[in-house]
This record gives sequence, structure tokens and C-alpha cells, in this order.
Amino acid sequence: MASTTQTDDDGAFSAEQYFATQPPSPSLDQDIKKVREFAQRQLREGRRVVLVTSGGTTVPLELNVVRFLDNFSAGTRGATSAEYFLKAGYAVIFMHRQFSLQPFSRHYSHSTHPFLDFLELDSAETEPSNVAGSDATRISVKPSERKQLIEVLAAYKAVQKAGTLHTLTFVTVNDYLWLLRAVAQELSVLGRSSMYYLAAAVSDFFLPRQRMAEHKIQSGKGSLHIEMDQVPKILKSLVDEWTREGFVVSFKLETDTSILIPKARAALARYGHQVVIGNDLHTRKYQVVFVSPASSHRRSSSQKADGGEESYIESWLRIDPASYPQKEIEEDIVKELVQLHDSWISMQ
Ligand code: 9Z3
Repeated sequence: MASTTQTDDDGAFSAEQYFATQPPSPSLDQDIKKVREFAQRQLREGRRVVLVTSGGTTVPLELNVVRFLDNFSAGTRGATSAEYFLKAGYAVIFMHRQFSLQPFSRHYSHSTHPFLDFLELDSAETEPSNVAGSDATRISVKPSERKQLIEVLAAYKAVQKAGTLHTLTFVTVNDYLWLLRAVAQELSVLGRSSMYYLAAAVSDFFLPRQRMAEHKIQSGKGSLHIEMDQVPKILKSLVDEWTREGFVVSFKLETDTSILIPKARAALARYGHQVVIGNDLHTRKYQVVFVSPASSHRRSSSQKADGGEESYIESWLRIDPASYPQKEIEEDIVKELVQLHDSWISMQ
């Protein structure tokens, strides 16, 4: 299938062309109205705001979608980091894939730590015939689970009371791109007090709506050939147009560690943002590498002071795998980023 749309010099859709041809989801305006109110309130209350993106994006193959391509991510990185940002005093916009992990409730995921398994009915009432329909039935939490539940619940209630967490959901890469652009435009009022922590696993390819089959693709005609277009280089637009002052952190995921650092450097050179955090699929819970330009506080690669090659600094963050999950690497990632954001703000 030949593409009939305009692309930029490396064959990707330009962001402008993308948004001119791919429609937003019907809920976008409502979603953004709430983001605007949230951002304005945080501005009035003098809080920093971080946009955390989390989970994988899908690429539907049909308009009446039965099949889709997905990007791997459980949402652990994003949900865990959001909690540490809240703890550090940031307001958080948590933009996540529908049904992926969320801050606080992630501790009680149905697959790893099912909620029902640590609740108990009082002994006299364990017979189903005694329990059914009785308002007086008492439920308690197993003693071994109480400490953690109290901590999680207290943090969750405090955040709800303070109104510092706002949640948005996406499913497709198209939902994600429209939301990212609109949220960034709203957060630009915060200037340097805004941070972007782009942990969602975003598809590099998509199928333009104009070429999607309306109904479920039928078998019986041999193999299936689908040609996808490249998703626009959205980080470039984010840095250069949508949020000219925000502190932008992107993630780079690879399965071949030897290309992690070169790819992270290439992303910084291309987009001119502040930090790339590189992680390998298999070790991502225990080690990550921070890559940033040596002259970290420049906005764009085109603003090099000497006009020469940029140099980059890499630093690894590691935790002992045996200490997980009591110790989470996101605690250290967020601590490091808060410090970098502090210096970014004081550079103005
Ligand atoms: C990441 O690299 C995240 O750390 C993970 C987190 C997806 C590995 P989990 O949710 O996994 O804890 O299971 N996210 C970014 C991946 C990505 O799509 N990056 C793009 C790329 O590599 C650039 S924005 O090209």
C-alpha cells in the first residue's frame, strides 16, 4: 500500500500532517478542560507539575477494531514513579494506558497480590450461610498485610485530599499523541516548573485511518500484508513548540544493551531535550542509565556554544536485585530527576 500523505525528510509523517489527517478521540476536549483546571490550580498553589506517561500504546488494524498491535509495558515504571513524584511534592498528571497499573492500587494488582487473598472474615462467620446478606459481618486484614496497607492507604488519602493527582487514559497511539500535545500546551503556563517523564511505550508505527479496513479483516486470501507509516517525531515538536521551557525526560527501551547508549545520545542530539533514561528489557527493574548532554541546560542541539560536536554524560543507577521489591529503582530515578530539575529551574 503506497502512502499518499506528506512525510518529513526521513520518511516519517510530520507532526503537522499527522494532526491534520488523524482525528482526535471524542473525549479530548473534556479531558483537556480538566487538565487546564488542574494546571491552573497547581500554578496558583505554587507546585511543580510532572506529566508521567505510562503503559503501552496500541495500533488498531480495523476501524471496528478486533485486532491491534501492542507495545510491551505493564505500567510499573510509570505508576511507581508517579508515587515517588507525589512524595517529593510534585503534582502529577498520570496519563496511562487503560487498565495498566496505577499509583497506589498497583500494590494490589490482581495477578501479583490479589486483594481478596489478604482479607479475612471473622471465624464465626466463615460459613457462607452465616455470611450471606449480613451487614454485621466483619472483615479484617491479615496482620501480615496491615503495615503496608496502612502506609499505602494513608498516602493515597493524603493525595486525594491535596488534589495533586490527575489521571488520564489512552488506548491507541493516536489517543496518546493527541493527549500529549494538548496536555503539553496546557502545562506550558508552568514554564520551567513542568516536567515530562515519558515512560509510556510508544509505537513507532501506525496505520493511517484513511487506509484502515472498516470491518474485521477476513482470512482466506493468503497471508496478510500491512504497510504502516512512521509515527511523527513527536519529541521534536514537544521540545521546540509545545513546551519550550519544560524539563523533558524520555525513556529508551532496547533488548540489545550495546545499542542503548548510542541510541540515547542520538535521541538527545536529534530532539535537544534534557535527559534520556536508557533501560534494557530484562534488567529494567534493577538498572538504568541516565544520559544527558554535557552542557545539560541548553534547550536545543542547534544552540551549541562552540558550534562543535555535543558530548554526553552517562551515569548508571543500580539497585541490588535481591532488595526488590522492598527497594524500587524508581525511588532513586525520581530523586535524581528532582535534583536535575532544581538546577534546571535555577539556571534561568
Ligand atoms: C520505557 O522504556 C519503560 O521504562 C518501560 C517500563 C516500558 C520499559 P514497565 O511498564 O516497563 O515497568 O513494564 N519506556 C519507553 C519506551 C519507548 O517507547 N521509548 C521510545 C523509544 O525507545 C522513545 S519515547 O524509541
